[in-house]
Amino acid sequence: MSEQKIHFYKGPAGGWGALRSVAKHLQEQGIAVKGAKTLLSANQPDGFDCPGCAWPDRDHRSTFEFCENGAKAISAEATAKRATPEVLSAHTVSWLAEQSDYDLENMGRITEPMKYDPATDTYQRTTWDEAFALIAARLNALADPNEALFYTSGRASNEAAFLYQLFVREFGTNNFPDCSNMCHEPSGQGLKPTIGIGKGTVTLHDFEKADAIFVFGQNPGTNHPRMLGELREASKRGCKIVSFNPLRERGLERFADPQNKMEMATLGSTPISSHYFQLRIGGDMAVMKALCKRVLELDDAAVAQGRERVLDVAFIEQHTAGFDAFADSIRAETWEALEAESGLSQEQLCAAGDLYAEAKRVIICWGMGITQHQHSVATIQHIAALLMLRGNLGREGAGACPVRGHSNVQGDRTMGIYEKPAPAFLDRLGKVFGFEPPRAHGYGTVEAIQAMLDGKAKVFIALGGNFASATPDTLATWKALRNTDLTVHVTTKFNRSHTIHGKDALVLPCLGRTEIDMQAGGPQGVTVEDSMSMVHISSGMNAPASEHLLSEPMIVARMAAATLRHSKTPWLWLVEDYSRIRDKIEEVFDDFKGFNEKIKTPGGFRLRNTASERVWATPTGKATFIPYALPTDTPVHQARERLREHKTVVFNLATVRSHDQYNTTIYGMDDRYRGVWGHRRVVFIHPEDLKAIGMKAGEWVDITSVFSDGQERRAEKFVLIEYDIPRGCLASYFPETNSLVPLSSVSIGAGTPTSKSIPVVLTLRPQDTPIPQDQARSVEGAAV
Ligand SMILES: Nc1nc2c(c(=O)[nH]1)N[C@H]1C(S)=C(S)[C@@H](COP(=O)(O)OP(=O)(O)OC[C@H]3O[C@@H](n4cnc5c(=O)[nH]c(N)nc54)[C@H](O)[C@@H]3O)O[C@H]1N2
Ligand SMILES: Nc1nc2c(c(=O)[nH]1)N[C@H]1C(S)=C(S)[C@@H](COP(=O)(O)OP(=O)(O)OC[C@H]3O[C@@H](n4cnc5c(=O)[nH]c(N)nc54)[C@H](O)[C@@H]3O)O[C@H]1N2
Ligand SMILES: [Mo]
Repeated sequence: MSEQKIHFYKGPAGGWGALRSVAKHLQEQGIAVKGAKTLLSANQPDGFDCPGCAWPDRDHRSTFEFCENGAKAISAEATAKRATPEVLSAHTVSWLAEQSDYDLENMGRITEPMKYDPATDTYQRTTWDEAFALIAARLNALADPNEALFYTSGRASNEAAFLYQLFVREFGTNNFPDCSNMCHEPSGQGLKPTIGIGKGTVTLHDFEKADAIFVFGQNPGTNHPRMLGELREASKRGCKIVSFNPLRERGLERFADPQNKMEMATLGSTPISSHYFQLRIGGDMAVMKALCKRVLELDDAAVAQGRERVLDVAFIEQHTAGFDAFADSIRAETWEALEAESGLSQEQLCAAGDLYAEAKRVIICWGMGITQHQHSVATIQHIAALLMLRGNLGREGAGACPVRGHSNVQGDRTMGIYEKPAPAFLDRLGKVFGFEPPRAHGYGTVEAIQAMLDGKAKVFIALGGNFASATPDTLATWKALRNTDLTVHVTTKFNRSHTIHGKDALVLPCLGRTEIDMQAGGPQGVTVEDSMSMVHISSGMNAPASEHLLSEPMIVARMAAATLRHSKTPWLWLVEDYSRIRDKIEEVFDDFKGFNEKIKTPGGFRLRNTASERVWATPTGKATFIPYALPTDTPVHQARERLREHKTVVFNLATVRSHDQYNTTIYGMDDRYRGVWGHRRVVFIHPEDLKAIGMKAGEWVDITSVFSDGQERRAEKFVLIEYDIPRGCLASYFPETNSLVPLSSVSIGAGTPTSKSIPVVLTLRPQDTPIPQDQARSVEGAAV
């Protein structure tokens, strides 16, 4: 574990720091030699898809697209450490539950199926046959198929996901809570009614042509490092990069490309953002409105002076609906209100609007800083509207770019992992497989937790992920999971969720993406879809971590074969050769015509994206403007109002990722670019706010959220760190702070937990000794 300290990070993102960090990580995992070979196969035409993130690969051309966090994700999977039955059953589950997330996963890859033994409170070795028999018995004993929940995390391949959704629908339910419900759900829900497709419209080619790229609520230096390569190239050719983020993120400021020998040799780096706007947490909707307002004002002026229009009038007339009402709603907003909500001045907002209006081709990217708020769907609909005002959709160098998280989260949705499936899809699925799919909508993630709490759901099965840690309202969620009869986790490593179990519990170890998947028909590849709708094949090349591992498609097929007595689907035949699964996928989805042929092309193929062809699959057949008043009554507004008379300072807390984590997988304790070393329990706060509440950097606090349900939710023992963040705003890491978000606080129209805007108060812990800090702030000030 590293030394604990807080100090400036002065270097660029990437560079030597990234290479050093990877070397250290490979060494820790005991895979220095094999690791290097494994890394070289990432994102290669005949290699595997990097499990790190969903950012696309550039034509699979470079020898090795270096990515520090991709390397960490790969080495975490290719680790030499093993959590054998002997290791796991040596400890009680109560003991394991007290270990840190880091220590749990650091036991290494699980090697055999394990079953919980209540008598000894331990996991014990079991056989695959026994495991599938238990699952089948419990599922078939349920009074109603809707009493079972089937979670998916976004690493599952298209083939695994397709079989899983088929199994679950043949079983009789649409209960598909998934990680997307906590992630980009609002992007899908926001874009579908506006542009007719719930996905982004751009490709990497557009990044080469854009005149401006706006980046909202994303930290690519940590979470999508390969995106920095695109931004760097764009920046070099003069494209404006305009970032909106309450925190100063190093990766958005400067980047040294570890693949560029000159930059590495000279310690050079490329500035990334040409403009950086530190808006207030939750201020994005106000910013979108302000940008729209500025465009309308500029257009009014152009009309008055007889100059060229700023609006793309032809696009608006030919392709859109609802412009007039939308324009009225924007004109009705006052600059004062937009300033107050965004935390930016009218001058800054107009400057940003001018940048948008001056650029011929604009891409807007966004991440979790946009989606995890109460009004995220409306905010995303404003992003679409802003693009529509200047025809920045469906043409080269322009478009919408929600940057997905998990490497196949978009593909899983395409395959039907969705609790509200479209009737036409169900019709087709039923026809191809000869059964009547259930029609009623199922539970999403938050609803699934409530169903377990209410005793309406009794079996919980997870294809990957770490449900107990990733979800909100931790205590309620744990109670919910413990309220079930059976929990089943298909997983590579042991994590928190396996310690929060039902009366019976199974932990089923699967192959990872880096590993050879040998079936009766020979070695198999799987397919994934990236953030830009490119589908391609992924083949592992390492020997499996254990001879007992099964692939995810095989686990699903055997679960289905054991459970479904009357199924007409030849489950075990399908998994002998995954091209058979792909043939079935092709039968269900027109967009996959010629699937097995198409994936032979290196880099794969792009799924049809109607909006990028200016075909609008909306009810009106047009891209649609949707007006929405500026929200001024969020839980944060309400808490400030309620607690004003008590003179309590209410902060708005965003939960973010550190540089050394992959969601709930903790790689290490450092957050290099933010200058934090050896800590995870930290709160970033503005120096003036510290003064205002009479506290000092280095002191310890408890965080309590203040929602109107009056229930106390706390997260204890965090150290205060001065940071360049707007006043009234705090940031801290997920999952340590997940306990603060109530199940009831979700985004309207998408149900996503509001993990980026939590009203909280801080209380000092005088009993804990403050830690010294060698600098008052951890990141250097001025914009580049
Ligand atoms: N190494 C690594 N890679 C990952 C992941 C990982 O954990 N580690 N996770 C994967 C997954 S599943 C996902 S979804 C993505 C997540 O990738 P990101 O979307 O980058 O995720 P976060 O770190 O949660 O937050 C992003 C940024 O939002 C900013 N922010 C917070 N509140 C607001 C706000 O109100 N407005 C604006 N404009 N910004 C705000 C934060 O300062 C932060 O810089 O990354 C994927 N890739
Ligand atoms: N407060 C707060 N909460 C959040 C977020 C936030 O920003 N703030 N972000 C949300 C987001 S964007 C997301 S996507 C979710 C993530 O939620 P999940 O997807 O549920 O969580 P992960 O941490 O990605 O899951 C990690 C686990 O996946 C398993 N795993 C790894 N590789 C494989 C594999 O190949 N196969 C299988 N079967 N298992 C594997 C390992 O056991 C590992 O422990 O969390 C959400 N929760
Ligand atoms: Mo995500």
